[in-house]
Amino acid sequence: MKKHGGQAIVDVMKKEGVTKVFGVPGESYLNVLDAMYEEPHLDFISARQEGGASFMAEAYAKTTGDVGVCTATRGPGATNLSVGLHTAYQDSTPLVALIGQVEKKFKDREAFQEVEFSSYFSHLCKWAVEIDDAKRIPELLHRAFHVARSGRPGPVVVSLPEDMQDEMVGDNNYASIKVNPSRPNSESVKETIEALKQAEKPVIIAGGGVILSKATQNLIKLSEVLQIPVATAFRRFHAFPNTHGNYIGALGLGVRKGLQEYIQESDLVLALGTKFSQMTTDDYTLINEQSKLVHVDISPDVIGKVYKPYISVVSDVNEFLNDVLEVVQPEENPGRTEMLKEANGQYVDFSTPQQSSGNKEGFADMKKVISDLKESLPDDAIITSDAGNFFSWISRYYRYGKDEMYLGPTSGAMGYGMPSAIGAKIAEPDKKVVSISGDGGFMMTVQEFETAVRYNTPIISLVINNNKFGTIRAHQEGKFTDRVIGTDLTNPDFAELAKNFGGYGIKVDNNDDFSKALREALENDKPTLIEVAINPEILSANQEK
Ligand SMILES: Cc1ncc(C[n+]2csc(CCOP(=O)(O)OP(=O)(O)O)c2C)c(N)n1
Repeated sequence: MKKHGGQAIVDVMKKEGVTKVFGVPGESYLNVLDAMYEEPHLDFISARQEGGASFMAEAYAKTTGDVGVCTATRGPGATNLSVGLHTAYQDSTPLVALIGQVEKKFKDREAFQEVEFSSYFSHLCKWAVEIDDAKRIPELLHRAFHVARSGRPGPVVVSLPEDMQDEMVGDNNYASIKVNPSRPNSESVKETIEALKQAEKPVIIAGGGVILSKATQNLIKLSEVLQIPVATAFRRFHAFPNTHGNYIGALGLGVRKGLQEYIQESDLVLALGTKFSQMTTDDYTLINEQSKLVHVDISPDVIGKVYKPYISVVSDVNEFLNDVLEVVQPEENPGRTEMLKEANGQYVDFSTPQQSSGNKEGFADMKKVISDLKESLPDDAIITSDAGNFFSWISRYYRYGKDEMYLGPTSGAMGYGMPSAIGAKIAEPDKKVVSISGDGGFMMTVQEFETAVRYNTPIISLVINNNKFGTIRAHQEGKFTDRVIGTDLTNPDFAELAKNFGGYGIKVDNNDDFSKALREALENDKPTLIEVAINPEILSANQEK
């Protein structure tokens, strides 16, 4: 039976297992929307702005471990969408963005909303392709999904000229492309085991590749068998349970100095699925020239990009660990046990909130907010966050258990927190999902709170309010003291705003009220916003004792 291009596109999505699409509708892809109308197993979640939709799709992908899909219309929609594509690129998240395009017959005249997407997105995506013949939809769109999820995952843009979507085509004889996870060669596994055994002070850095390849269980085994401590890369907290005795902390903003020193003094660093970002490495200073680096990554492009490897292994991280674990035997090593205990003890001290210092009446203490969260949330909660200095308290004090998940933009994109909670909640409706944002970041995608209400998605959004772009204020004060510009904010009454959107809102300015509000929010079946007033003079966790 013949179908139009829009139906052929939805056909491919079904074959790829897509059940949720996040977007803002536009007249340039009415055929795709209409084909989704026909399809009972495919929900279109209509967001209020494409940036929000792209964050929802990106977080949905992180939560499910499969490709997220978002849609937008031509130039204005696509340019709004780009923040989520940049995030998916830096975070290695598989994402397919379907973008309606100017009619083929009008192209290259600067037609209404025309943008040439291949060049516009060339630095934000793994691949950007335009389908100008509906007969090629199965070939190119299945390939787009394959490119998004294979190797180092990332975003792919598929541009869909409006008149192409009207073309009638026959059946789709293509299928989703499946490839085996890539395996290490036996020589590099042997060499790694030898190097790990000989090392006096080895350490493991676990990155996003551990999460993507679902390697956490194997990583726990390896770390236990060989008594090697594990640190996590920037915003990859749940690659290793923070509650495990072999965990020694998170790299990135607000990093514990002792952790950096431990890694600098290690004679062998086993890096698993990390690209050694500027944040993880604290401006590329993390690894000492004398340390031997064993770098395992699914992508050869990542290896040697920042640090020279002693052994390099191109492999799926979980497959690599499977092979290593087949060979290694537990060995007594009192020296390592001792170092591990000490490093874990230092992490536990650092991440245990001390008595408040300098907190004022009329403000909640962030350390206590984080410990309340930890105590109140179930063991399988999902925490999402924005970028901003409030994150320093989460990073330092929240300890993710083995079933918890953290979603945050390694790209540092503000506005991510609340929409990403919507994406996560839609993926995992039975889990509690809490977003944490600053007042600045929350207001960047505030309109998506209405999306949460409309789709009956009961997230809990904490807005940590200091009436400032606090991070930038802190930088200003460090570099240009007493010359404040552009960082003071005024805000709406957030609790009333949430109510106006049709959700529930509470404002708190002390920790007892926060505890109560949180308990109430956890019982609520509506999206709930808790505004937390904090002391504007304390701009980061590490400013306090
Ligand atoms: C989309 C985007 N725009 C600008 C920035 C630069 N930036 C980083 S943090 C920050 C301020 C964050 O303020 P807020 O969300 O209130 O959190 P706070 O730092 O006060 O805790 C800004 C403007 C960014 N990271 N992302």
